[in-house]
Amino acid sequence: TSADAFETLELKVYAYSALSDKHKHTLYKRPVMNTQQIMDRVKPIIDDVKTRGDAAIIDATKKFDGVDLVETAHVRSSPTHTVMRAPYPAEIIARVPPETRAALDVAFDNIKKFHEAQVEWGVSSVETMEGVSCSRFPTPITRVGLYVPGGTAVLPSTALMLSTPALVARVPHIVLATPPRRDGSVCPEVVYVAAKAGVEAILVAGGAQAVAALAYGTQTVPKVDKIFGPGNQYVTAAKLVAQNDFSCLVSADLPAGPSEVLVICDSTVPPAHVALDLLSQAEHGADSQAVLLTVGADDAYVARVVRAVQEEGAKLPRNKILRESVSKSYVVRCETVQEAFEFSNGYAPEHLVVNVRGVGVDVVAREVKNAGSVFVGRWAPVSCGDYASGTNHTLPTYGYARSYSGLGTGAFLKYVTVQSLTYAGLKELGKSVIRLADVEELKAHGESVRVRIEGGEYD
Ligand code: HSO
Ligand code: ZN
Repeated sequence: TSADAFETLELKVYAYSALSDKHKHTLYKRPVMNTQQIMDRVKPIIDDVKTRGDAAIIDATKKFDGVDLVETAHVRSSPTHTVMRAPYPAEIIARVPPETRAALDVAFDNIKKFHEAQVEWGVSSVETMEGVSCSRFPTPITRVGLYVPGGTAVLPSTALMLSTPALVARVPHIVLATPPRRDGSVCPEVVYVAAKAGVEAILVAGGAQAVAALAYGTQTVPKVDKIFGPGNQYVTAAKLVAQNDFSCLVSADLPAGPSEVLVICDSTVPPAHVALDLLSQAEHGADSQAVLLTVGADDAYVARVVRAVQEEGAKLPRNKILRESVSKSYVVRCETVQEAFEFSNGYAPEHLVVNVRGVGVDVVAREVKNAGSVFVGRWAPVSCGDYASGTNHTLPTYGYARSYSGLGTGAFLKYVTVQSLTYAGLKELGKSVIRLADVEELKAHGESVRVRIEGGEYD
């Protein structure tokens, strides 16, 4: 049985001190994605949505999701039945059990609090020289599209993680896209979240066709300025295609890939805690990765953790996925926590668990260079951040944590800069401006300053 197979699954174990730089770099690599091949498959879908709009969405949904949107449209508005508009039907929301509602409410409140603290509204100014004032103020993106995947799991938490910051950023038009379930309906928990966060419309479609509809707009889907959210390789590829097409002027958030986690622990941590932190990200998908770094642990402890991964893994329902992802995982035995941080910074994990006695947030802030989100101490499993503590779970994977941050309120805002100078300020700064305009031989640039200074002050 698959449980038996799991119980004999071995994890590769390396010793940090025995790893060459070259070997470390191979370990930092994720399973490869073949983007070109996927691009070639999504382009015709996108072109079809571009030209035929809703009709193309309906055809693609029949073909890829096996759902006839028109036939299954009980509560969606005509003429095309692709879109459900707010206010959402009470009968859908009523299907969310009160306990689930309460849990979503706790998560929403925490995410809202954490994301509100990320933005300072109003104008912030700096006087760079006397009489030269430079300022900046935030302004929301007008229309955003949020992609909530369906696929192997329902993900109302992703709806929360995308729509709450959009709400906090005061985005006036929020559209959410999510693939239909088998019966053509939308997961009621996702509808509940959409209602809570002020999402004005739900596009009942997934894949490249949904991304194309958001990027270009259709008869019923409003075109957006920026697309957010994770998805499979087709969704990611479609976001890249749209982003590179000047005709739709759309941008996208960070590239999202399979979930991953790197756990750093010492031998004071119960093996089951370690095992379940690893397994909880590994259960997301077959190409997810889980890496374990032990600090100062002996053979016996490493063996206990490997055993715990096998035992806990065998008990879990998503056994087939886990077998694949865990077989790509490995353990590196480190002697010191510095070694572990060095390896982790090279790997740049989406989630980093630091469960080592005496290592707190201050040490983490000093040592961690590359990571999406860090979970520190005994009592901070990754699931808390995945669902409800307040941080965002839309994070850079694949090693992109080297250059990207996770999703925050700022991604829904632009910052406009402003300046205002006094006559005296211009007179002083103007000398440098004129000089630099001369160097660049851009005559009008210099003249625009000179003519003002020579003309004298007026109001
Ligand atoms: N760990 C996932 C987010 C998620 N977990 C959704 C549970 N539901 C991405 O980092
Ligand atoms: Zn997760």
